[in-house]
Amino acid sequence: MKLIIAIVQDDDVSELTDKLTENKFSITRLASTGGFLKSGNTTLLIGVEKERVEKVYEIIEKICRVRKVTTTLSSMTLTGDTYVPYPMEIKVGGATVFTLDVERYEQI
Ligand code: 2BA
Repeated sequence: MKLIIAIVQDDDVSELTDKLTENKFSITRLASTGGFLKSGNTTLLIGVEKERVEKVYEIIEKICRVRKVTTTLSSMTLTGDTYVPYPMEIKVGGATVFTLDVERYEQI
């Protein structure tokens, strides 16, 4: 048994959970927040037999897209007394996925 933890963008979640459910995967959906952008994303917990892990990856890869986001960072001026905001474009996604071994799984 494996536990897949997938951090995905909110825009992809609906299609992704529909497709995973259609393929008989059980999912728990958690609202989460990225540390860098400090904006919302979604974390999915998916408990799965190890033979089906690749199928989950296949579905995630098909649905989760890379998007460009413009964020504002601050840098200090040469005199060191003022922070000047400047825009920065970054790529977010498709998805950040961890796969962990599950020591014990019970539904009590
Ligand atoms: P955030 O932390 O809000 O990061 C959003 C995007 O900002 C990242 O996209 C990456 O392109 C960029 N980024 C993150 N930290 C950065 C830094 N220190 N300097 C410059 N750019 C930075 P993704 O890599 O696709 O990550 C999307 C979200 O997945 C992250 O949102 C975070 O919630 C999660 N995540 C990514 N890597 C993780 C990890 N190693 N552990 C836990 N969560 C992770």
